[in-house]
Amino acid sequence: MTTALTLIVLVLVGIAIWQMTKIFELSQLRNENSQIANDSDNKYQGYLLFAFLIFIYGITIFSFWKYGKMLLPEAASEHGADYDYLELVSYIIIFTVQTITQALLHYFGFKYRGKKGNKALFFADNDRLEFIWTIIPVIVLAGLILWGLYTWTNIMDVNDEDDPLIVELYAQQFNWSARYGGADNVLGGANVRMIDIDRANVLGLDESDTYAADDVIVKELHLPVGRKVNFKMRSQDVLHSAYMPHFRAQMNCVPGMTTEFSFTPITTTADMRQNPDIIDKVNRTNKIRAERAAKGEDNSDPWEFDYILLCNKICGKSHYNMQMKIIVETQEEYDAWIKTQRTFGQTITSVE
Ligand SMILES: [Cu+2]
Repeated sequence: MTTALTLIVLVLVGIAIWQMTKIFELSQLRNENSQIANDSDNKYQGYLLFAFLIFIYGITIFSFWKYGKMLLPEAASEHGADYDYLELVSYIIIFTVQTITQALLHYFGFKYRGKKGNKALFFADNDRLEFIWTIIPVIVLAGLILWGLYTWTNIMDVNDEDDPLIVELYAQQFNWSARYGGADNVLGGANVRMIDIDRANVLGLDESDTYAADDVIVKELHLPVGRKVNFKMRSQDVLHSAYMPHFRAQMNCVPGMTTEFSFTPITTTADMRQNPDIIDKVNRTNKIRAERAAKGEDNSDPWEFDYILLCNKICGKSHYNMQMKIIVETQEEYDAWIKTQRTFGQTITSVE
C-alpha cells in the first residue's frame, strides 16, 4: 500500500515538473511567437469557426438520415395527428431560425476576426432594430403557445358524456396493472390503505363497495378500436408516468391522487403491424437479433410489434423495464377477451 502511494506521489511530482518546464518554455518564446494573437492566428481561428459550422450542420443532416427511422410511426389515436402537426410546425420554425442564426453568427465571427484595419460598424443602440427582433419572436412564440394550449385543451377531454371505456392504470415499483369496471363500466372505490396482500387485494380495492366485485384486474391492456378510453391513474409508491408513445399520450401517476388522460385508439395492433414503418423496424430488429443469436448472445425468437405502455419517470432501479403490453382489437375480439378474465370478486381469497 505504501509503495503504491509513494509511486503515485512520484508520478504526480513528475507531472508537476513537466508542466513547469512547459510554462518556462512558453515564457521564453521569441516575440513573433508571442501569446498575443496575430493576423495569421486570427485567420486560422476564423477557418476553425467555419469548420465548426459545417460540423454542426453536418451532424444534424447525418442524424436525420441515420436516426430518422427511429422516430415514431404515424399516431394510433384520434388526437395524435393534431399533436404531430403541432410538433412538426414547431420543429420547422426552430430549425429554420437556428440554421439562419448559426450561419450569420459564424459568418460574422469570421468576417470580423482580428485583422489590421478590419473593424465592424459600432452603434450603441437602435430602437427600431431592437423592436423588430423582439416583436417577431413574441408573436411567433405567443402563436405557438396559444395553439399548444388550444390543442392540449382539446386532447384533455376527459368527460364521461360520450360513454368512454373507463380503465384504471395502477403504477407501482416496478410494474403496471390495469383495471376495468366490469359489466357496469364503473370502477369500485380503492385506496392504498386497503391493500391486503394475504387476500390478494394488491390494488387496495374497497371490498365493501358493490362496484368493486365485478372489476377486472389485468396485466395486459386490451382496448377496443374506435371507442374513447378514459384512463384514471394511480400510483402506489412514487411518481411514475404512464407513457403510451404510439398514442401520443403521457400522464404522471401521483401517489395520493388520481390523474386522468383520455384518447381514442384508431388503429388495431393487427393493422399497425402492416404499417410500412413498422414492418421496416421489425425487419431491422430481427436482422440484428439473428446476428446476435448466431453469436449466442440472444435467442433467435423473431420480435413482433406491439403497442406498449412505459413508465417515463425515473422511479428506481428497474424503471427501465416497467412496461405493459397494449393490444388494440375489434370490439368482438375485446368482448371475447374480457369474458375470459376473472373478476376481483372471484380472485379475492377469503380469510380462514
Ligand atoms: Cu415507474
